[in-house]
Amino acid sequence: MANNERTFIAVKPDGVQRGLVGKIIQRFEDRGYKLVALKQVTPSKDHLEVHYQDLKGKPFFPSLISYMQSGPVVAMVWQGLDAVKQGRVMLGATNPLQSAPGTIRGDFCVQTGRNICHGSDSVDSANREIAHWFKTEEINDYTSDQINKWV
Ligand code: 3AN
Repeated sequence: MANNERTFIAVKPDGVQRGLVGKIIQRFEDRGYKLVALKQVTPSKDHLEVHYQDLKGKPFFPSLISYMQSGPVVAMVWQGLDAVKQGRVMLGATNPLQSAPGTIRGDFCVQTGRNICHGSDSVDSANREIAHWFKTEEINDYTSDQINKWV
């Protein structure tokens, strides 16, 4: 478990349209994770089909792709100790009805097909997803020493 483990977290179109981006970011900042990349994009069908390649045979795959294309997505990379696993814990279960209160899905949504956020499910997936959504130069690590310069 690395101190600088990275995970890919995305706010899906419903989360963006419901104005939940700030709240989701706040939870990761409050927990102590570091935001090292952030952008808003409307992903292409091809891009999403690669992102969700493991779900290609599922009956909900076409509706998943059109849901994810229904508006901009806020894509992020968060860094810190055990970021992949803890990111999943913070998001809650895939089905929001099974997500514990206190998790993002458990607090803000009720439908699997409208579950407002995505988080990588393993370090390997995180590395693949980060490389798929971000160019190397779009990821900016930094140390907090600089805080003293600004406040
Ligand atoms: P998670 O997003 O929690 O990693 P996955 O990877 O199994 O879950 O599924 C990816 C996305 O596919 C989910 N976030 C959800 O939007 C959608 N999805 C998963 N299972 C279903 C389902 N049974 N019916 C409709 N959509 C689903």
